[in-house]
Amino acid sequence: MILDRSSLDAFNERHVAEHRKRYEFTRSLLPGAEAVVEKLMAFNVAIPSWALGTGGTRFGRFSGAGEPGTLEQKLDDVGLLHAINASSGAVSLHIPWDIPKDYAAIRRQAADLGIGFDAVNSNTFQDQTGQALSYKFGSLQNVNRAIRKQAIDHNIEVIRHGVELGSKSLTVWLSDGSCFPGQLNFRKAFGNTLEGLHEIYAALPDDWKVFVEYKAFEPNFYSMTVGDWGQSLLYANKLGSKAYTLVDLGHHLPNANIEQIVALLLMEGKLGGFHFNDSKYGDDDLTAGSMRPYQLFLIFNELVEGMDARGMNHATDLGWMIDASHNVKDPLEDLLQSVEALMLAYAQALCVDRSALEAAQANNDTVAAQELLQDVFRTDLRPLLAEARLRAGAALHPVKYYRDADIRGGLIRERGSNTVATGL
Ligand SMILES: [Mn+2]
Repeated sequence: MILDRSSLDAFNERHVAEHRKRYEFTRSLLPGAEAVVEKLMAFNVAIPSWALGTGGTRFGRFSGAGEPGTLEQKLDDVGLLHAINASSGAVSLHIPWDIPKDYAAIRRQAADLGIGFDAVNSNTFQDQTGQALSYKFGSLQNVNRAIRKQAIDHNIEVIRHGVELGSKSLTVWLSDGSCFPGQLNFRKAFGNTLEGLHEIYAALPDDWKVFVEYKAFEPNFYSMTVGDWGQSLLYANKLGSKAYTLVDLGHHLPNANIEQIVALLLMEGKLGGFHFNDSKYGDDDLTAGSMRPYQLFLIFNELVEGMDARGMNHATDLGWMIDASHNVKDPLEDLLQSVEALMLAYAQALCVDRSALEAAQANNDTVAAQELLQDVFRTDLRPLLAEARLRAGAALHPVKYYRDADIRGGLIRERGSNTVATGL
């Protein structure tokens, strides 16, 4: 389904007068507003292919209607999102759920929709139909060399698919670990995993990166073999300059100071990218910004400060990806909300008065530092996001437009009511 431009233009026309008022007011408060709008226009967040259908809880799945049943339909959905918000210009694929049958056709379709391919993801946390050996007791960490080899070969196959599509990075998330004390020799598990990652690393093209994603617990509940940012950083440092740590917001122990983790990884030049989501308890996979928007802002505040300190390009030097799954929302509405929350946190971080904050820090003026951050956080910057979208030909209000134009209704008419997307 391709977006009907005339309906989008008509929608914007109905809302543009109100927008102008809000934008002019916001601009009057912020001398740097124009520069922020330009940065927002350059910024994109990659959509994970597995978030386009209704996901599920650990217990069940309640599929929605009009979900994408094929890779082509998933790309169409990302194209729709990008047309609506002009900030979803990439997709992150998952192998084996998204193996292309015709690379050239998929590349053409993506180019027509204006979307690129962000990191490709491997899967050694499930056994696939027909798979020779089981990952029940882990993949790269496994005590059985043949199982480790199978996992290595799979990752190398994922790289090959990515190369064909023009992706430049591989994300490795391992569910490896143990559920009971004594089950695993930690040192041997680390060694096996490192050895496997070395072989995968050796298969990376020169201009590729590998992201080592960590997770504190689940599905293993006693130890995880890549359990936190320290362990991920150990692997990344031992692997070499193409290896980086990937931070998934939902993969920490409760109350972890993620913004501090981000700052230090950036300082070390080892932050590769993000999986954005939100959570209240653990790996809840909720809409970004739905629970802890202030934490999200603080993370972006460190990102902007740390990237600027290293002269990095905000839009292109890190992998910006969403990793979420939804049970009760229309997945496309959820993704529009997530992208909006990320853009807003980014805009807020761009508006922090850096020199005033530095001065407050140098004077141990805790109160002034808090005032500076919270002043930005409590300033409504949504008109800057709307302005960036308007200039890019996208919708002033993404979710409102999505509903107004009955996009889901169109997808259901095209695909039917009983479609189930591959994925989680
Ligand atoms: Mn993730």
